[in-house]
Formats: sequence, structure tokens, C-alpha cells
Amino acid sequence: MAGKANTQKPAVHENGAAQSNDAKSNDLERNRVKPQGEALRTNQGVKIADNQNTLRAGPRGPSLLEDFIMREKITHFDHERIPERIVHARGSAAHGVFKVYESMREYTKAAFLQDPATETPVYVRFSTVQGPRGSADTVRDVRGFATKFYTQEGNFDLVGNNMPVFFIQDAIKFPDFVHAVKPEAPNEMPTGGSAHDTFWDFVSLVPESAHMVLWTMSDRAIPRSFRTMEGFGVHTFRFVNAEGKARFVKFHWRPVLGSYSLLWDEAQKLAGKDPDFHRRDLWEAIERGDYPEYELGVQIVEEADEHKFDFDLLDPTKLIPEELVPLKIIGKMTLNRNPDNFFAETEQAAFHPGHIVPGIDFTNDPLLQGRLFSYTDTQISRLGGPNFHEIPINRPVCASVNNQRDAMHRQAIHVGQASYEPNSLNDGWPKETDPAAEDGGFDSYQERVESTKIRVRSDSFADHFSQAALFYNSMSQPEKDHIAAAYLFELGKVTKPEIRARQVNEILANFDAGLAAKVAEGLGLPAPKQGTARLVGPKASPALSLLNRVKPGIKTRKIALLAAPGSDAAAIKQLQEALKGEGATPMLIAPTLAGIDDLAPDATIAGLPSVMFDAVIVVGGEKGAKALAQSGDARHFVLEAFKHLKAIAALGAGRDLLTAAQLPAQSDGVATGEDSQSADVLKAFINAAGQHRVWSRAAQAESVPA
Ligand code: HDE
Repeated sequence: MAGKANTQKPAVHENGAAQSNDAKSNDLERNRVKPQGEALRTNQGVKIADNQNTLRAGPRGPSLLEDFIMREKITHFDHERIPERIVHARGSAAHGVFKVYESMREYTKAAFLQDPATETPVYVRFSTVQGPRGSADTVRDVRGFATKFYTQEGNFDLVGNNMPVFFIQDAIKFPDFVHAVKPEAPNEMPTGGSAHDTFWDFVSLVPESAHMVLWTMSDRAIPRSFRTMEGFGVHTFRFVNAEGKARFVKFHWRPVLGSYSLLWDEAQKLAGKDPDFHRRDLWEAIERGDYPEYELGVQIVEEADEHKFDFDLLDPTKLIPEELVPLKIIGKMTLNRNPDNFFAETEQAAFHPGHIVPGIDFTNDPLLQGRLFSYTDTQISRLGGPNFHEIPINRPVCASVNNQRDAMHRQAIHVGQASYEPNSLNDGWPKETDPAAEDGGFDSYQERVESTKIRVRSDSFADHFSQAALFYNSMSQPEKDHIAAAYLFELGKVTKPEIRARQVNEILANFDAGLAAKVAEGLGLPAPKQGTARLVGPKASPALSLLNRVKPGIKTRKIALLAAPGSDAAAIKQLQEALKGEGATPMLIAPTLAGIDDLAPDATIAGLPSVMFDAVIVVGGEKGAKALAQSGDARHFVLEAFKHLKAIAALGAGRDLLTAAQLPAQSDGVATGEDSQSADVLKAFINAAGQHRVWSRAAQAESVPA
């Protein structure tokens, strides 16, 4: 029996009831422990006199069990680790805010999407999927893009990926898929990658994976930065407005700086040179004040149009081409604060696609339906019980009072006799809230469902290849080349010839004969027969090519100024200023940390090699240039930058380094000039760097060793 509905504003309690926009900050502030001025104490509050020596029987005698200080410290240490996430174990996160550009009232009653003046705190965690917590950032993998919106009506988690589709159509296949992609059981190899037998065995037997595997073989799987990576909610959700009208919705995140990827050679090298490459990039950008920004876009489909497509909106292996349903940009998220403590915030953050608020609802996507079970379940073992919502990073900014009680690690101290409802002992509180009221209670969208209980995949999920063809056809030539190279790399690492052949003949040949033939040739296989799959729908969607996602300018690009003692310090200062003026991050890199006149290099060439930069300028000045030309590291630096299609400038005597590295005399994206302070060279360089890569140099770069 339901109690009397509460039409008042939700009850407010002391733990997390703040209603202001910095509610989350304040909430976290209450839990911040600052050691300044504090005495060292035990967990029971006893001041510690000696933190260096165990209590022992005599200076050379055995340690005593009695030492409660040592025992407490070591016991706590012994339990410092919690289970890492089964998937998405490797990640980093940041705080920020979200604001809608204009009211979305027409489409949804979600409070945080009503008013451009409302600033909603967010916490966003980016991740890889396959590797453990300590694995490298730049592996070929899907990236998680999980956002927790701390709205005034409770938490809304948009737990998405950087690709708009998924490998499987039904949640029951998820453990199989994850077992296949994770390091193999006998030897726990490989770490962080999918280039191994079990992954390709599984996906070659599961044609529904064709589309997503193609995405993971594309440049999307090796992003340049979390800051320049798109995000997608993947599933079709629902928006529901105050009148109860529902529409289908797909969520997208679009980075304001545009989207860019690494090259595979770069990604592999970075995995060794800086396994924290993405983590560091995000952290440093926020510390610098270059706050990452992402626009939220939605594709909205009227209920009446549900069956208008060549695919099923409930099928998570399909995207809605933007040319069919344009993206409506509705707001912006800005990440503006790094966490204080990785474990307390990022590791303990518990995302869940089932965390939704009034105005947003689910669909029957069978993958989403399974996720709705999985995410709470996994937190119970990862975070040690069902009270993980009380961990500061997970707490909503509004009240969360109910009659749930007890369980491991309970923080709230519930006051009063009644922990049930209805009750009279507490005047019936806490009470339900009428959905029709202002700040109404959550009311599930009423969808008519009447059918046979059945274990079956809908026929409307049967087309596995049309959208793979759509994606491949939408790629530019360099992107197509990268895809072929990625299949070759990965399948080349598969030890069982029959698995390689199956992927080529049963999967690739069904969506693109040219790609299949190219990969077959590389693998030494006979050219496959044309696939039998019938391909339907649009042939291409230009919005899918990353080359169409380049935004002009060099804002936040990392640019190496290569110099040595004797380089032209005045020119360096002028370059630093000019590049900073464009919003870029110039860094002075030299063979050693010895000063260049009054300038201190930021790092050595060996410490920050070319793969850590977007572009490079070799500074002028006879003596410095001579030292660079004689340095193997410096020659390698420019060779690699050339090979990785980065913009290069060489000023004055700095040109000698290009000659010493035996780079071609003329090349696209290489600006040179006699003068060590040339405005024209700088302009040409900035133009080239703004393109991110000099694709027209690709053929020339192929012959350059690096
Ligand atoms: Fe997840 N997924 N997933 N997933 N997922 C987890 O939850 C799961 C799926 C995604 O930064 C786990 O807290 C199932 C799709 C992200 O903390 C786990 C299925 C998409 C993150 C889990 C899927 C995702 C996770 C592991 C198929 C994109 C990291 C730890 C039915 C839309 C969130 C955890 C973070 C994490 C289960 C499929 C995205 C085990 C059963 C599709 C971004 O609960």
C-alpha cells in the first residue's frame, strides 16, 4: 500500500542536501582531509610518538604483537587495493560543469536540461576497456566516456564509449565477449590489446561484431587525447516531456577542439615512452587552465518514425547516420578541476546506465536491459557492499532519504524508529512524490508490451554488414589505409590460420571486397570470394570521417622548440610568445638541461621525444644548430616527426638538422627560412600544425626510417 503522496519539495537532510551549483564541490570539501598542522594519529585518534620503529623486545630482539600502532598500519596497508573494474579498469577522470544552451522543455522534463542558467556539476571518467589498471593509455581499444551529472533531481549517468555502436546485441553474450578480448587464460597475455587468438576467434564467429570491430580497427581506437575524443551513449534512450510525450534519443559528445587520432606507430611507441600519455594530457591541460570542452548533441526520433529505418533502433550495433537524423547540439560540458585523490574519487566512482532522472527513460535494447542489472551488481563486489552511493564521489547533490538500512560501511545515521512505509510513527515520512507535481517523482514511461515469453533475437537485428560497409565507405583514403594495416597487424598476430581466414572470408568479404582482398594478400591468403550479404541503406556518411572533424587553429597543441646551448635565445622567446598567443603549449627541448642563455629547457630530447608532441620547430643559431645536427636523439626527433606527418619548421641554421637527418629537401608541412625569426615561416607552420597531420606527406614519409 502506498503512503500519501508528497507534493512538497524533496526532504532535505544534512548529508548532501546543498542546492547551490557548487553543491558537489561543497559535498566533497566536507570529506577532504588536509594534513597541514595535524598531528600524526592512529585511526582511533591516538597521537603517535614514533612512526619509524616497531615495538621490540630489546634493540635487536623480536617484534612484539602488542604493537597496535604497527599492526593497525600494516593491516590497513594489506587491504589498500580493491578489485579493479572487470572492464574499463584503466581510466582517469575530472570534475566539471554542464549547461544546456536552450531549454529542452519541448522534449524532456529533465530539470538539468530546462534552463541555460542551471549549471550542473559533472564527474567524467575516460577509460580503456581491455587492460588492467596499470596498462598503457595508447593501446588500440575502445575508450569509455562515462559522465555523472549531479542534477538537482538525482544523478544521471551517461555511461558511453567513444564509438557509437557495440560488439554484441544481447547482454547475455557480454561475458563471452569480455573473456575473449581479455588477456588469455594460460599466460595473461596480451596486456591492453585485442591482437590475439581468442578475440579474433570470437569475433570471426559472431558476425554482429563486424561493425564495431571495424571501428576498433579504425583511428577512433587510438585517440590523440581524451580532450579531442567523441563520446556516444550508444543505446537509444527516451526523452519524456512534462506532457508525457516520449521521443527516442541518441546522445553524442563532441569535443570543441575537434577530434584527432594518433598514428599506430606513435601509439605503440607512446605505450612505452609514456604509458600515462592520455592521463597526463588531461591532467596537465586542466592544471594549465585549458579546460576540455565537449558539446552535448542529441539525435531525436519521433515515436511514429521508429520503424522508418533500415535497421532497428533497439539494435546497439547500429548508429543513426547524421545525414538521416541531424545532430542537435544542446549544451556544453567543461572539465575544470582535477580530482584531489585518484582512489577516493576516480577509483571509487560508480557509474551506472540505470542512474536516470525524470525526463529520461530506457528502451528495450537488450544490451541496455542487461547493463541495467550489471552495474549495481559489479559495484557490490568492487566497492564492498550496497552502500557505495554514500561514497562522496557517488552521492547525489540532492537528498537521498529512504527506508533502506544497514549493510556494509553504512555512513548515514538514520534517526527514528520507522524504517518502513507506510508508517505513522514518523508521520509517514519519507513519502512518495506525485509525478505530476513540480519536482515530481520518477514515473516509468508506459510502453505497451504484450508478447510471448521467448528466447529469440528479433529478425530486425539480422543485418550485420550494411553499416560496416557504410562506415568503411565513409572513410578518407588515409583512414582506409590505416584500417587495412590494423587488420593486418592484429590478424598477423593470430597464431591459428583458420581464424585469420574466417575473419577475412566470413566477415570482411561480406562488407568490402577491396578491404578483404588487401588484408588477404597481406596475410598470404587467397583472395576471398565476394560475400553474400545484402547491403542496404545509405552508402556513406561523411560525418563519420575523422578528417572531417578537424577544427582550425593550434589551441592546446604541444609544440617542441628544439634547441641547444648556442641557439638563438631571442628567437626562442619570440616563438614561445607567438605560439602561446595562439593558445598552443610550446616546450623548450634540448639535448641536456643546461641553460640556453637565460632560458631553462623544459625537458631533454630523450625525456620528451617527438611522439609526445604535435609539431616541432628547430630553432636557429649556428652553435646550437650544430650541436643538434650532431645529436642522434635530435635527428631521430625530426625523423619521427616527419614520419608521423607532423608540422615541422626549421629556422636559420636549424635547417642543418633536417639535412643531417637526411630528410627530403622539399616536403609538405615543412616550413623553412633563412632567418631565425621569420613571420612567414611561423605562419606556414601554424597553418600546417592546425591541420593536425600533413596527410599529403604520407607517401614520402613511408620511405623514411624511424
Ligand atoms: Fe559496461 N561495464 N557493460 N559498457 N561500461 C562496466 O561496470 C557491462 C557496455 C562502459 O568509468 C562495468 O563499474 C555489461 C556498453 C563504461 O567506471 C560492468 C555490458 C557500453 C564503463 C559493465 C556492457 C559500456 C563500463 C565494469 C553488456 C557503452 C566504465 C566496472 C550488456 C555504451 C565506467 C563497472 C567507469 C563498465 C558491464 C556493455 C560502457 C562490469 C554487462 C554497450 C564507459 O558492470
